[in-house]
Amino acid sequence: MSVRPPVVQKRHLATELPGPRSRELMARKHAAVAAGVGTTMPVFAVEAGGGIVVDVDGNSLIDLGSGIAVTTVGNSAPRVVAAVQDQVAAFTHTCFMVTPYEGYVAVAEALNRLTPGDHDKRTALFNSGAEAVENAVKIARAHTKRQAVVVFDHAYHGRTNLTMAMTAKSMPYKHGFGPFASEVYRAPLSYPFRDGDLDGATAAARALDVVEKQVGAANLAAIVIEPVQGEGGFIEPASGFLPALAAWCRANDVVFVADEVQTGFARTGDLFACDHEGVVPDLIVTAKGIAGGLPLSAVTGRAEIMDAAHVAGLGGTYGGNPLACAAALAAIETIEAEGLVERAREVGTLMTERLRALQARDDRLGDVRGRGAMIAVELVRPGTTDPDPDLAKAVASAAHAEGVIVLTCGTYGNVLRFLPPLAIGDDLLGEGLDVLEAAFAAAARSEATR
Ligand code: PLZ
Repeated sequence: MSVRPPVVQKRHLATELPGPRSRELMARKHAAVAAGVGTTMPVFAVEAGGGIVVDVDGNSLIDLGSGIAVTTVGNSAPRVVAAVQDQVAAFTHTCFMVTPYEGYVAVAEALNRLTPGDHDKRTALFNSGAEAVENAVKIARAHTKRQAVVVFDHAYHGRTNLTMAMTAKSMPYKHGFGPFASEVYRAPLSYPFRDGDLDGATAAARALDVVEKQVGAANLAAIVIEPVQGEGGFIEPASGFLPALAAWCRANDVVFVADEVQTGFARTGDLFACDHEGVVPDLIVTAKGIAGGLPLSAVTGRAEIMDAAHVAGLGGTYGGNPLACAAALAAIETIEAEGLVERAREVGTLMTERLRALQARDDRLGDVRGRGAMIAVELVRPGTTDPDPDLAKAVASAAHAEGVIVLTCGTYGNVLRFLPPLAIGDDLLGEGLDVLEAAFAAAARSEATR
């Protein structure tokens, strides 16, 4: 088995970014890859680990993105590498629907054990977050024998046809790609920064009024919500919002589905974001952080709901692939053995303190929010809540040029989000925030000279 030396945990710029080899590869990408597949940064990776991504020109970048909240346990985390190497040498695929294997069952058992609630649970495995969201809807429909699905403003649930309908934002996710699936309805969210600090119970009543008047509980199979919205801007609903929705679902026999694709597996400083308020979803959708970078997703939930779909009604060629299952078991073991839930909280405290200090001096930082290693700043025109997407773009590009990977998000494109791997050290995290601070200062200077 190949053993590579660990990736040196130091930011290092060997060339300007992008360097010459990345520029060559980008030219090949333009000639070979469909234009619709964009990239955040124009540099090509060759290796990664801890808090560092190394590019083809020998530049070492600080990773504050984790490949969009995936490599929570770190890139090529040692347990994941060992487990996948073992599995890849044993067998790569048989298809669980043809000749099953233990890894799939073990992942199902782990998810049944770890997800919120101590009721009897079942799990089904898939490949991507979107595919799992679609299956959660299929299962909820089979169980309730109803069709409608309620989602929220600013929601992101994927790029497949049903999940495009469930996703709120048109550009870039839906524009020109319709027609979309029917029976998907949108309710207002709790968005404390933008709804005048409406309390959670009142915001839930406002949403449920829309649901009752425009859909009707008798037609509704499921309410699907991200407990902290991801692509929509790391929006944390006011406390009480999620519990009120869950209680209403219980009272109306509607399946309450938590989409924890981005928030799951220690990311928010709880194993699952629902744990924060003790919300127990009927179904929980997981992906991303579940398998340390290998493609895997899951729907886990109440046995009587999960078992409503007829035998052979759920599946897919690759769902719960043996390599992905081996990786998931190793990722879960890593989270537990290395205390990564606790580490996410430390990372959250470190980032939040720094960003709040910056906010106190710079009123373009309208809101600092999030939990654990899922923190964001929403950028506004000073003294208002008017979104400033240009500033978000300018700060992100300046950070990129200095070798720090940061992502933007939000319906208005004005949110900088931070999703560091939990394998990052405090030093690198602090240095990443230094670079960011300098990027804000530089953006101020260029504005002054406009
Ligand atoms: N649900 C809450 O965050 C994926 C999307 C990146 P897939 N988010 C990153 C992009 O631009 O495509 C996501 C999510 C939530 C579902 C999904 C979909 O997960 O694995 O990308 O299908």
